[in-house]
Amino acid sequence: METIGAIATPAGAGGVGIVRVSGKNAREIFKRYFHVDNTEIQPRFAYFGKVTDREGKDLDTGIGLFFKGPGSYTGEDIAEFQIHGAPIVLKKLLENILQSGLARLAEPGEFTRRAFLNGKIGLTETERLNLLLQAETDLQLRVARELTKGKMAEKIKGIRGRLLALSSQLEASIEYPEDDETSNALDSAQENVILLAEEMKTLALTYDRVIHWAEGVRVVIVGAPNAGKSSLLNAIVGYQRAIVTAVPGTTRDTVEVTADIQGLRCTFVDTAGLRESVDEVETAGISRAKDQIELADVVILVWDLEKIMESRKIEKEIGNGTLLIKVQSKADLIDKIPLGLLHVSAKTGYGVERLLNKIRALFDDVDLDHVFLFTERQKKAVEAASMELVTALSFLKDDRTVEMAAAHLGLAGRYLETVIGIVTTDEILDGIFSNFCLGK
Ligand SMILES: Nc1nc2c(ncn2[C@@H]2O[C@H](COP(=O)(O)OP(=O)(O)OP(=O)(O)O)[C@@H](O)[C@H]2O)c(=O)[nH]1
Ligand SMILES: [Mg+2]
Repeated sequence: METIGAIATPAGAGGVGIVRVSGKNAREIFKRYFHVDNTEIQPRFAYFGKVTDREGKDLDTGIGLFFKGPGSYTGEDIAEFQIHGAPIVLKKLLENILQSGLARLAEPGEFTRRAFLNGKIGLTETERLNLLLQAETDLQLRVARELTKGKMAEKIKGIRGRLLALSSQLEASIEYPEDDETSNALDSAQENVILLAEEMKTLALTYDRVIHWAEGVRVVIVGAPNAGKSSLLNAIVGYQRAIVTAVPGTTRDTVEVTADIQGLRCTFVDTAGLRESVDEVETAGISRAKDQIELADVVILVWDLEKIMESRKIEKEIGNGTLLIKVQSKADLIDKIPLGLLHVSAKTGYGVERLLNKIRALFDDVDLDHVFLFTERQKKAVEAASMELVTALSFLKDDRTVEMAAAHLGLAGRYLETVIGIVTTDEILDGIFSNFCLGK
C-alpha cells in the first residue's frame, strides 16, 4: 500500500501542529526531513530536532516520533512531526514530503481505515471514534464514550447465531424430510422467524432514541415577515447574529447558529418571513425557508397577532411529523396573550429560558444501557436483515420453498455481519470513512 501523509491537527494557527505519515516509506521520510544529533532513532521515543525541506533548508524545530508497524495506530510504520502550529509551516513540510514522491495525500479517515484493515480497530469502534471527534456537548461526549463498549457486537452476534442455527435446521429438514426432529423444526421455524424479526425491529428503533443526542437537532424559526424571528434567534444565542430591522422582509437567506442547550446540540435556523412576494430575492429566500421546514426536527412558529390569518396558514404548512412550538413574540408590547402560545420578548429576554427548556424537554434523556445502534448505517443494515426475515417467512408457508427461506435467512445473517464488520464492502467503508476528518 502507498504511504500516506496529512496534517493531523485542525486548520488554523495553534501552539503545536502535527504532520503524520503512515506506510512503508515512513522511516525514510523521518530520516530525510527530521534531523537529530542523536545516533540511531528508536521507535516510540520522542526526539527534539530540526525539520527541513527537501533541500535540507531549515523549516522549523520540534518533536519527532517514529512508530514501527504493527505496533502503531494504523498497524504500519508511522512518522509524526510535532512542530509549531503555523499553517504555513505545516503546509510546507507536508508539501515537501508529498513532492518527494515518497507519500501521497491521505483521504479523509484513511489512517483509521488502514487501522481497521490491519485489524487494529473494529468497525463499530471506528464509527464510535467518529462520533467522539465530532462531539461538541457534554452529552454527545457521553454518548460517544458509553455506546458500544462491545455490547452491540455481542447483541448482534447473539441474533446472528440464532439465525444460523435456524437456517441449518431448515437445511437439515430439506435433506432428511422423514426425520421427526427436522420436521418439528420446520413447524417451529415460522414462529422463530417472527420472533427474530421483531427483535431486530426493536433493535433498529434504539437508534432513533440516540440520534438526537449523537447528532443534534435542527430548530427552524418561521413566521410572517416582521414577526420577530431574527430578534428571537439573537436572544437565544446571546449576540446580534442576524440583521433586525423594522422593515418586513429583512431576512432573505437562512442564518444558522449552533448552541449547546443543556447538553443537546441545537442548530437554530432563522428564515425569511413567509408571504406572497414579487421580489425575486425574497421569493428565493421564502423557498429556502420552506425547505428548512422539511429538514426541521423542531419548528418554532413565531406568531404575529397582527397577522393571524398568515400565521394560521403557515401553521398548516408544517407537517404533522414535525414538533411545533408556537411562540408569541414581542410580549413586552402585548397585554393579553392568547392561550397555547409561549410568551417571549426578544427585547427583555422574557420567556427565552422557558422556550429553551421546552425544546430540551421534547427529547427524552437517553438511557444508554438500552441503546445498541448509533449510526444510520447500522440501523439500515439491521432493517435490511429484518426485511429478509419477512421474505423468508413467506417462503416458509409453503413446504416446497423451504430452501428459499433458508437462503433468505442466510442473507439476513450477512446484513448483520456488515453491522459489526465481519463482512465489509468498499462501499460500506467509503461511506464510513468519507465522514471522517482529514488526517484521522
Ligand atoms: N418591542 C419589541 N420589539 C421587537 C421584539 N422582537 C422584534 N421586535 C421588533 O420587530 C421588528 C422586526 O424584528 P425582526 O426580528 O427583524 O423580525 P423578523 O421576523 O426577523 O422579520 P423578517 O426578517 O423581515 O421576516 C424590529 O423592529 C424589532 O426591533 C420584541 O421582543 N419586542
Ligand atoms: Mg428576520
